[in-house]
Amino acid sequence: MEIAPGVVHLPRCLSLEEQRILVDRCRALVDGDVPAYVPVVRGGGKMHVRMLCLGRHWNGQTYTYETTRSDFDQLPAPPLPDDFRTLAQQLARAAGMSLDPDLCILNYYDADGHMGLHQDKDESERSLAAGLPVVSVSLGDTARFLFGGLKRRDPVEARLLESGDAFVFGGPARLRYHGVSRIVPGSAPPEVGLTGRFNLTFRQYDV
Ligand SMILES: O=C(O)CCC(=O)C(=O)O
Repeated sequence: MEIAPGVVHLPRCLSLEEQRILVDRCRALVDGDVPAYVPVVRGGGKMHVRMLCLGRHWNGQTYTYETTRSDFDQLPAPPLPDDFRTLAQQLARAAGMSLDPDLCILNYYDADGHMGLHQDKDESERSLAAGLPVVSVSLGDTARFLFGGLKRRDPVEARLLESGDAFVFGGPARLRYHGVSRIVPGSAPPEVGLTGRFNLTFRQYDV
């Protein structure tokens, strides 16, 4: 479903079984040897998610990507699993776009989790200029997702992202502001076995 140029929402494109398997993988990753953590961003504010970057680490102090978590514990970013990469490629294709991701930001939201309006603009200039999309996959509790324009003050549309949904934005929409105002606690399908929400955003650092 194209909702605007370069913006495609694919509701429930993952089966419950696919969601359950992905949730188990995400849970093992965020509680693994290189665990998810709460980033402190420039200015000293704590984010309201637990974050784990795969493939490349996003440094919340410098807003750049790096191989080790120099803003936190110096551990190397775990690799992006091949099947995650394949899934994102397929979802981009289903949305009529093309992506060969080399990184994923995996966020866990508890009932109080949220994320302020921001642009995803820390990938390379070439990747942004090419409009290579961000592929977002939602699992677990529903999120009230905010999607704005290219300027922070542009009007913002609220859209519910449910478990198993993909949301893809690229081309002219690649730098549109977005965020999550709140989570709907207890809304996850029981079959996926998750309290809270995982969100995976796949990106391609360079062309
Ligand atoms: O959780 C979401 O749906 C959005 C996540 C996001 O905006 C990000 O990781 O940059």
